[in-house]
Amino acid sequence: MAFQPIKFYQTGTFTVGNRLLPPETRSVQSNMRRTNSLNSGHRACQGCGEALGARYAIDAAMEATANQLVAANATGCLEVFSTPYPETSWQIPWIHSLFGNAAAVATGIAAALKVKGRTDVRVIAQGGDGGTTDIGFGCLSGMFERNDDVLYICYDNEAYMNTGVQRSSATPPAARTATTMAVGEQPGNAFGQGKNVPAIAMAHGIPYVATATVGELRDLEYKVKRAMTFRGARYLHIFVPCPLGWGHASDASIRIGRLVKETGLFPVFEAEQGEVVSVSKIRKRVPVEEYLKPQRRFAHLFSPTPRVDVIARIQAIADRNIRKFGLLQEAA
Ligand SMILES: Cc1ncc(C[n+]2csc(CCOP(=O)(O)OP(=O)(O)O)c2C)c(N)n1
Ligand code: SF4
Repeated sequence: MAFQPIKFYQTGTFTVGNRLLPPETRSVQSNMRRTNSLNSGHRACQGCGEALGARYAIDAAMEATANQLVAANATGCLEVFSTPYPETSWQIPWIHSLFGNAAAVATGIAAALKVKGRTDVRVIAQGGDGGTTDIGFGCLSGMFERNDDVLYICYDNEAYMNTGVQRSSATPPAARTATTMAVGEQPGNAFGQGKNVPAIAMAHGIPYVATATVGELRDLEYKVKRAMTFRGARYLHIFVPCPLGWGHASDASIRIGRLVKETGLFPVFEAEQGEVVSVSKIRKRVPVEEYLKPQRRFAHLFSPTPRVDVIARIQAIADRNIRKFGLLQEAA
């Protein structure tokens, strides 16, 4: 038989891959001593990007803080599927806030710890995009403005999933939700609305702002650990596909989390003191159709009449991000 070199794909590719890496570069998740912060047995849907993102993020934060961490959690899927009273999947000190005040509750915890001289204990606030970009936005802006010592993590599944997929100010244009139906001349969510909270966080000039996607889990872990090296207000915005609300296969969450970055629709970057300091370049540019097609929330753009006009407007958003953030690799 002819000699065939064995190909190992685990390193240097899109895969999470750990076993072939030197121990110091392996992911937190590959470590048998990881916290399992969000443990098995919770009730998230199969393939839930939010559950995946939270587990990676909080395990990474636990490692970065030598397990000295408290988390406040806004109402939403993450809280509901993880803590049906009297059960809990959390293996860390964890408190459920109201829907709109996770940032304020976390600020209070940080202030109390400061009074007690416990600067070793760090605080995280977390919530969905509705709890962050809409109802919790005032508390969040206050936390930024006071530069409270809290890392706020937004798990962005682009709608209010826990209550039945209603539009939020993070819902993308043309997406169908329960409140932006696929009817009329311009079906789905309107263009030209919504909030770019990473940009708004940067405008507060806080020490650290970053975006990440569950399509690149090692990068997500890195950003959490990097955030924990700063004191003061920090913001991490994680793109988390939702099979139920977006209407994609439950095994497609990670692929969709990669595609969104490869289209340019979701720029993955870091910013310090309001200035972008690094961007994750697109590895293989793909047209937005490839990202939109597997999701039933965009099905009305492809049938019965292909809406090339609407898809072109979405492509224009991706192209603008690519220009603005310099997302393409420079030619060698
Ligand atoms: C003041 C208030 N209004 C409404 C609700 C009902 N409610 C609970 S969770 C939720 C939506 C959560 O959406 P999001 O923050 O995007 O998180 P997701 O469930 O998508 O993860 C709503 C409207 C509430 N709990 N409190
Ligand atoms: S509805 Fe979406 S966010 Fe909520 S548990 Fe299911 S997959 Fe996760």
